[in-house]
Amino acid sequence: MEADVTEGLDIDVLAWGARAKARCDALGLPPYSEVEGQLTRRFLTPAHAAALTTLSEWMAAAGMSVRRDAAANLIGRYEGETPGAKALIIGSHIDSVRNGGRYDGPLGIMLGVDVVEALHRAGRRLPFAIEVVAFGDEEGSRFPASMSCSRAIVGSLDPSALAMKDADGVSVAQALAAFGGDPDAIAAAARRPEDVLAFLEAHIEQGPVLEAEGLALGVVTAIAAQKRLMVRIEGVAGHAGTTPMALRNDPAPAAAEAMLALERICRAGADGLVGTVGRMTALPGAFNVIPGAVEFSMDIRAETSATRDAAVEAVTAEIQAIADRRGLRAEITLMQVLAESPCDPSLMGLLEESLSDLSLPARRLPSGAGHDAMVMADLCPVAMLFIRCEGGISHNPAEAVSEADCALAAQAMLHFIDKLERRERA
Ligand code: HGY
Ligand code: MN
Ligand code: MN
Repeated sequence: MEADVTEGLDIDVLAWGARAKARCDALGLPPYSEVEGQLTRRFLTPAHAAALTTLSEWMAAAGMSVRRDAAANLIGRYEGETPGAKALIIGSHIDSVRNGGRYDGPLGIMLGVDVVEALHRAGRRLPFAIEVVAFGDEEGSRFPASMSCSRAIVGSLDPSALAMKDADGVSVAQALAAFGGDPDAIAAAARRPEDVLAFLEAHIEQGPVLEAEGLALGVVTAIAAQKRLMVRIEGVAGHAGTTPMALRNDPAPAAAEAMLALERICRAGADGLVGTVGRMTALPGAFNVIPGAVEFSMDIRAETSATRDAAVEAVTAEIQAIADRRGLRAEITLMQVLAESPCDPSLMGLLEESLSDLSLPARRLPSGAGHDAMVMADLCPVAMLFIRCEGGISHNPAEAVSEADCALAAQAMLHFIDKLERRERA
């Protein structure tokens, strides 16, 4: 077993894990949440701005220089032995889903700040820099698409994404400019491959596997492919009291049939196939009006794009058939495509060695959840460290992690950095 890399570092590791957790908790309340009594922190809101202000202070106290790029990414940099060295980027997202959990995203950022602070306090410099990044839009909880911040860093952000509007009709570009970003300079946020060594994201598992097997940490093998679609079924609005059932062109029961079809097709699938309707709206949305239209979202994922696409095709055909049979019009719009993303085998190996240094089994597992790492994989080799979360619950205020698991994750990350240093000096 390697010497414990935390020896000689003036940190009380358990207290350390407690601090990372406590910082996520601190950011779970206003002004870092848009809503009293829950955590909702959407991209480019005042809650997002408040979180970046506090994160900047924590990054600076950890010995980092701090900047924001044109896409509103917050980037702390701990310089290497030689200024301008390639960077190991450690990060995750600071935005949340509506009424979400406190650790989905922020924990990976806090742990990055912790490991840099440990190195800084020990005066250790590496043959590479370390950058800690807080991505602002991984969830896509404000605008229809997501991952715009990591896409900006990778240089793959489609300009059309800047025109996407939120429920109030505000575009990404308008919100970004108001936030202090620069929609016209997004291209400047892109990093050159030669400046980036690797990307490491520590993240809660958001599933039940680690807890069920009594494991604190896991090594991610790949991230599932996903597609986001909006379905609109149009009928004829009418009076709820005077229109006989047989004379209705009501899109609501058609939408219900379509959602059942999505469930049936995904239940019958393999390869981790899942389908979710997270948002549904009847328009105009009055008790006494037969809806003129119904809109609902579909999030369809699988371990491979092929399985994902076969399911999307089957559901699309069924929705069309339902609409035709009922004399309605169906329109399905593709909002986002994310290909499955494998983690880098050699970095996975370093993570596994790090876990065994801590006498922990090196459990490999796929991620059904999407992460910025799947976008960063277009820029550099990526690795993900999963952290057990209680009951596998996530995207829910009941999301919880233990201080001990946070401390173990930080130690594993330090061991990982140690091994990366040895590899870079070889
Ligand atoms: O949707 C996801 O998988 C991630 O939590 N954004
Ligand atoms: Mn997340
Ligand atoms: Mn999430």
